[in-house]
Amino acid sequence: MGRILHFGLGNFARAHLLDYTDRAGGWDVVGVSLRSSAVRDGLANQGFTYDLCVQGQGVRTIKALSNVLVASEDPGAVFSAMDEADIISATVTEKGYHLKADNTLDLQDEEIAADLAGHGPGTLIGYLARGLTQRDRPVTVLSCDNRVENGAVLRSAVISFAQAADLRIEPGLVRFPNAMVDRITPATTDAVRAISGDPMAVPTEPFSEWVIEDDFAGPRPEWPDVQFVKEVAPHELRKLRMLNGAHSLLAYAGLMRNHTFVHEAIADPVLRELARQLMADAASTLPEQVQVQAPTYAAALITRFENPELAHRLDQIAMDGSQKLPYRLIDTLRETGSKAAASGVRAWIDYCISETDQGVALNDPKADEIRRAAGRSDAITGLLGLVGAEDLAEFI
Ligand code: CS2
Repeated sequence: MGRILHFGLGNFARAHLLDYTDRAGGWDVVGVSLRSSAVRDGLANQGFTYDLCVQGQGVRTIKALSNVLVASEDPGAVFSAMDEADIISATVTEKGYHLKADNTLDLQDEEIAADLAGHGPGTLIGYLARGLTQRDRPVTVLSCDNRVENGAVLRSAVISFAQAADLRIEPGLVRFPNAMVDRITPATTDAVRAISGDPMAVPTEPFSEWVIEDDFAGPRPEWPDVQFVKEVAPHELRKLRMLNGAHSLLAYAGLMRNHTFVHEAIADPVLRELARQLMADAASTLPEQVQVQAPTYAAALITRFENPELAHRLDQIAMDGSQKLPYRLIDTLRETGSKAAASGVRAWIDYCISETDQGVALNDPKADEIRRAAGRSDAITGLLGLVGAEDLAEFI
């Protein structure tokens, strides 16, 4: 049996990597929560199985998870598990990479600096840099987060950390394939818990997609329906700029127009047209091979967004905007001057200013900087600076 060690056990991992691995059979997954014990405690109560409620298709009980380690309780157990795994994977969200706007590791970041000083570790990067130095057999590190070239940026972040900490990772032993992941997975609500009877249930949509660069250091599960490709970039840009770009646009503009859910925002004619236009503008930036699929893909996305049963909250998508905007909207704006992308960026700015005016603390790793910038008279330039887009003020 093969073993995956997975960092970050939020709903997305439980609806995506765990579902694929469960369906593949023959492998198990040990999860790692970096800080909180809540997921471990909840799942341990039920033998680490849980219900995946696939909207329209029914419930699948996922049994591939065999244990969950809480890193803050016992870092040593995580390092031992890193030694044994065939694949180390991660869904720690955009902010879990601690990157600067240019996608390189932020060595000044508080948590990275603490890890470099020898604490914890508290971050995925700290664990990988220290854990991989102990490896004497090949391992694949598989990022499953929404980031451009997620594998390559993770590799470069781990190498930067290792250099700064004077650690040596044997370069031939570790592979970091890029991957595009997709499955819309909202947070679990009380209604989902009540209907399924499982307090750890995860709601998700029937659609899922996983495209992975065919660059593994060792064995991998027989994941069903995964596309292994030479180059992930075309698929990744299609998904990040069209799906996630439209999601963020709908989130900020939708919240500003008093909507609560994605299906409400996409039913608003003004926002629907903006989302449609953004997808068309984003599609024009894609490599030729995926451009032909773009109109069908855009139509399918609108249908996915219209799904009322998912009850996908806009404020969930609005989180961590400083980390999401660059690859979702800024790149499209910079490459095309897209009015729809500019409206999305403007909606984020308006949202930051409005939340700050109301004294609401934003859910964002740069919340303090956003609050300071949003309260100034030159809020637009200040906020654009936080997402590496100070040069784009004329479009906003
Ligand atoms: C969403 C994503 O919360 C968000 O920012 O845009 O989680 C989105 O649902 C997934 O990437 C879909 O694959």
